[in-house]
Amino acid sequence: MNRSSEPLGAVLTSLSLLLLIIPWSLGGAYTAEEGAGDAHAGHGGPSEMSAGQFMAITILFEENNWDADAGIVVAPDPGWMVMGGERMSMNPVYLAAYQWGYSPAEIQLEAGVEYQFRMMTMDVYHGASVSTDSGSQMVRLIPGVVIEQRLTFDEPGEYTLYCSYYCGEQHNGMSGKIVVV
Ligand SMILES: [Cu+2]
Repeated sequence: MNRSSEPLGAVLTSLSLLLLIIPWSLGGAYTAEEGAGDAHAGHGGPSEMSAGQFMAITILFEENNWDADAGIVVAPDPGWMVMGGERMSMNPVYLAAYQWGYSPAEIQLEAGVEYQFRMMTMDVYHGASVSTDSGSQMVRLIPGVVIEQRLTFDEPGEYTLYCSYYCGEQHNGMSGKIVVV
């Protein structure tokens, strides 16, 4: 996001929180905490990150957590800490969306562990949604905004991450995989 668009960014961030908190708090096979969608708009907040910066961090995240034996990116221990009265994960999960896929394309999580997801679209509007036996959870990714979401999958299994916001000709094939062990 360039500097002149910061006020717009703040508005989009507030809007994204409203859009996110409701669908992600509906429960299901995993739980999302209300108010966990901290897409900060203030100085130094992650929403000031450019798509290029976010992608660079995501590539580092993938390289640092690639398990060659398992052939998949394995999310690290989330390392929850309390700082300034706020619970924060020292090792968030980075997920970039683009036309037409996700990076990492597959990620392994541990059942029952709460993870802090940090997500951003690299181009146009996308969704990052997951269906489970007990329903769908949807997130909308807005250009220029880092979306934070806490997720806990209770049941082991393979979950398809899919785009729930029409994003062009290959939208229907845009998917990723979350493997919960
Ligand atoms: Cu998409």
